[in-house]
Amino acid sequence: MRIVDAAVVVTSPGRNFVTLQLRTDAGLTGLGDATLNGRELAVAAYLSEHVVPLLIGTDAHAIEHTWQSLYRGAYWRRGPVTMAAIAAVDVALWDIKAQVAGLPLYQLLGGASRDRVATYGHASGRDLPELFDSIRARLAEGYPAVRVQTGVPGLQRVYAVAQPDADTVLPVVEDWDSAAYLRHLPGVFESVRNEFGPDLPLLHDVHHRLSPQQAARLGRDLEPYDLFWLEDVTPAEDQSALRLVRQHTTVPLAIGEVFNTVFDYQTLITERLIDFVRSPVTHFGGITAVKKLLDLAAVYGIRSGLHGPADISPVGMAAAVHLDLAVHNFGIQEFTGHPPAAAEVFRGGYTFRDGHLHPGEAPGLGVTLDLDAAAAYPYRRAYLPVNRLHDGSVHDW
Ligand code: EZ4
Ligand code: CO
Repeated sequence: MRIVDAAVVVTSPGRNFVTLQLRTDAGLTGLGDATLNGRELAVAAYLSEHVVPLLIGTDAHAIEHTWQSLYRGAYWRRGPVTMAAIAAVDVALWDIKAQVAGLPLYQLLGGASRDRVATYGHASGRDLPELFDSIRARLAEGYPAVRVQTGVPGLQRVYAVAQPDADTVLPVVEDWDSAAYLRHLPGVFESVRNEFGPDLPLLHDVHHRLSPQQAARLGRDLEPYDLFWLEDVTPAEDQSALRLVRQHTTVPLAIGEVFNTVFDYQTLITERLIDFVRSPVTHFGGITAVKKLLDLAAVYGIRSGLHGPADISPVGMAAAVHLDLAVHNFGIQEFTGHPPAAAEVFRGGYTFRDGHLHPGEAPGLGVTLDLDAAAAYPYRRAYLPVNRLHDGSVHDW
């Protein structure tokens, strides 16, 4: 079975998504997600200009060989653009192979290890009353675990709390003060624990903003509140930073949503510096690569917590859910859903009920792409926010 055609579809039903659709001489199509938030067209061009010409005529069943050819054969390895493009090809080929087998994709990954996939949702508020309402809303939706993000006194616009202005094209500017945040956050978690009790799994995302010393202090200050995990405490490219954090706190650490190969985790996993790996299928070279990552992590007792924001498309999310159902060392899946219009473009892939996901039993990935609906939502340039300190200098976002 040969690949005969490939289309790169850029669409914006509420937000931008990049999708690769491969077609074979057997008339099958496979889908892969190539969405890189704020840099979407770079991946679209990488695919259409550089990857698609290499794929036409190749064996659609040779997933590992194609992966290695695109990774090693480019000479310029790694990076989010390259690895998102490889991920899209990889997932589309797994989709096709599972359709040929007549099986849902998770069956080709070893079959189901669990009945359903537990998720966590996002709660946030500028102050405690708003935050409590947000947590109650997630619990009412059935989420078994909640990520808690809060405003900080003295800061106007904080990650996950500030609402974006309508129709901004240039990046939203948020503000940041690590000292104010470090003083404020432990009290917020104390209040949340007092209000919601000891059983609710709570998570928090630091979004790469602290020095190792600050992160160590925060981890220690949060220990009484028994977090499920503390995410991205330091800038992620600095693997050795987590040695210092780990020496000072037992808080479970999660990292990796911006990583793109297993080498980004080499020190972290082999030295047992983290508890959860966060890489999504979409930015990490696909199912082939994330499965290998999770198998390495399993050797060290480290579990999965794959990135699942709205900028992972329904195609990328479906791939994650198949993997989550199959691997033994699953931890939790982030899930926020997508803008309503996305359901006009992407159909199927998984169901979400009582805070849990299931990929269903349709052969392949289970997602269909409506090209007419996609064309009705043209690409719109969009950026992630940037972060500024009080003196105007740039801080990690
Ligand atoms: O900032 O998906 O854990 N989730 C996150 C997300 C990321 C965005 C980046 O595109 O950190 O909110
Ligand atoms: Co995060």
